[in-house]
Amino acid sequence: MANYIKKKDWQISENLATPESAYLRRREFIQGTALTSLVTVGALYGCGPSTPPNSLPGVEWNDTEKSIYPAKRNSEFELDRPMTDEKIAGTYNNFYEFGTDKADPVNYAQKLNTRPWKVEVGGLVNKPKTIDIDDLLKTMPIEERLYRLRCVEAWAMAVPWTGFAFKELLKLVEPKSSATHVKMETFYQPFTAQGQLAFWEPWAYTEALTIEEAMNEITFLATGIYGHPLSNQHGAPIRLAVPWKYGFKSIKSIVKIELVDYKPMTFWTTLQGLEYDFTANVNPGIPHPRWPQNREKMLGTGAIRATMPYNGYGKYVAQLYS
Ligand SMILES: Nc1nc2c(c(=O)[nH]1)N[C@H]1C(S)=C(S)[C@@H](COP(=O)(O)O)O[C@H]1N2
Ligand SMILES: [Mo]
Repeated sequence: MANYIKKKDWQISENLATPESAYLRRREFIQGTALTSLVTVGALYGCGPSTPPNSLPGVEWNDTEKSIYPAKRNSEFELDRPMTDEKIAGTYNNFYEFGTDKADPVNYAQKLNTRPWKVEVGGLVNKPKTIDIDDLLKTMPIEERLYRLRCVEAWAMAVPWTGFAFKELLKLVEPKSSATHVKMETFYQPFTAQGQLAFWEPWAYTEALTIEEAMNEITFLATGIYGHPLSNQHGAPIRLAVPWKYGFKSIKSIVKIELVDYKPMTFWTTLQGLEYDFTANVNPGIPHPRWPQNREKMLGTGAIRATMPYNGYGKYVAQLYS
């Protein structure tokens, strides 16, 4: 699978620069998954349990998903660059639950069972709810949006997400006026996601936004990509897409959303708060200690672009920070 992506100069320099995973241990992960990888390789060659990676269209959609994808595109959101090739976006991922190498998630994340899946929404709300993902798909106004995603490691992509505005979900549960932040949490299944066996790391992955950020019209919960259900490596069955923030804020495979009245610690702020700040808005003017942030490289084409403040979404979000 790694062949989809030719090693280019910039990837080597990224390696030299030490990725976000500097604090995660690759060796332990590989030992932990030696058996798993045999099974996965077997499956890829058709001699194991035959659940193919669902990154490509045509694989086991349930009836709800069949009625939803592909969804109508919201023409409000246009790209200034070509869309990233699906195979490239789906084979170069950060999903540390499933390994620290960019090529790991496409293989190992297929082990995650995304049905049944419930999302618990609670905390400081009038109507706490635990919602089944398929009920959510039937209830929410589903649409497609073309968004850029900018990783703090200075690579970027441009992809079509399918999903709904976060604020639609918040309306359902009616936040109390005392709620100031929204905390989100990924599943915790260390025997499936063996990155989570690293007990010295603050699993489960958590992220958070202020309530104003969560209510912004571009804050999106994605359930699909490229016109089909999310592939596991992109964070199936539901992940956040906040395109004006560095990629680590866009938490994958969410099981819990909690409204709180404090600024929560997150996975990355706990590990290395000086490098991964809570707000993490894309900003070419604030250099990161390890990656210059004034330029970015597009996945696949390798095109170099000037980094835009708020990743080009200032029109929607700049007023949140004035
Ligand atoms: N649960 C979880 N969510 C996560 C991550 C992760 O390791 N675990 N990585 C983040 C980072 S650093 C990035 S850049 C994006 C990458 O999303 P993609 O793999 O769909 O491109 O997911 C984010 N969400
Ligand atoms: Mo990232």
